[in-house]
Amino acid sequence: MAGEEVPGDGAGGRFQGNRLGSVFAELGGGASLVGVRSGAGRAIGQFQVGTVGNRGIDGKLPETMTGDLFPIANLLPRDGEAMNHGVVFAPEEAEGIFARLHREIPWRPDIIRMFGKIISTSREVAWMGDAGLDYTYSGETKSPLPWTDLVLALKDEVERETGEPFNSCLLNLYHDGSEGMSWHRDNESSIVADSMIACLSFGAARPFHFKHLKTRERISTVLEPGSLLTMNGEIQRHWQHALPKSKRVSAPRISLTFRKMKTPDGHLASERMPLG
Ligand SMILES: O=C(O)CCC(=O)C(=O)O
Repeated sequence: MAGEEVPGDGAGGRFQGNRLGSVFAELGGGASLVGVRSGAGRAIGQFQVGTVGNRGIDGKLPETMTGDLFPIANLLPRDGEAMNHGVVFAPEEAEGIFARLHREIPWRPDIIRMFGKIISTSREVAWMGDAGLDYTYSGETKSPLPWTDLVLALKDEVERETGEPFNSCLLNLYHDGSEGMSWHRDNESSIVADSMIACLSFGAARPFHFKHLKTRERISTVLEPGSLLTMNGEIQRHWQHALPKSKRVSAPRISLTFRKMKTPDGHLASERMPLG
């Protein structure tokens, strides 16, 4: 995640940049474009187009224009936000992160209560976060593991990408497409209401679905390895989401869903019913 020079072609001109720093492209005719780069070399943030160093005939520097270089659209038509930020870690880096997470995390089956029975899922999980941030869902309470260096570094990267702070993370390991997560909302009262949930994906690409509770509209996206998806605003009040099982997927996938939990004096309750 350190800065590295990335040469490339700009729109008809020279283009160079630093992964975490600025991007500068000479577009010809003295025009320039300045942006901010992200992990996989995708430019995000603001750009400026103007003529650097050249003054107009009146001797004044010309106006610059600013805007989003590659705006990320909301996937949902109403009632909340879901943004697929695309790939934010380059493939080689994403593979290395997957291998480390697979090796370093103390994965355990998820224990959930369904229809009065206690079920141990084949999908494995880890709950990590600041001390004291217990998470109760599906009738079971989990106390957080301390942050590992890697997950903390990923949290920093997600916070930089989104501009939002997170205090906890639910990690999921799906061994193959026979494991998924059925329709649910992340709307437990232990989560700060309407706060952003940011999901990083590594390993196999998997489809991800949203379903509106009233209109029954369905929206789908694909979570590619090294990609970031954010859910924000009223989404958890109006939309369910699911990671469907798939016979076509034979490789494992790891997701990290960074969350903002209420601090321990907040009220805890459970309403979620994930399936392994
Ligand atoms: O693994 C995923 O991407 C989905 C996880 C999820 O839906 C959740 O943790 O609420």
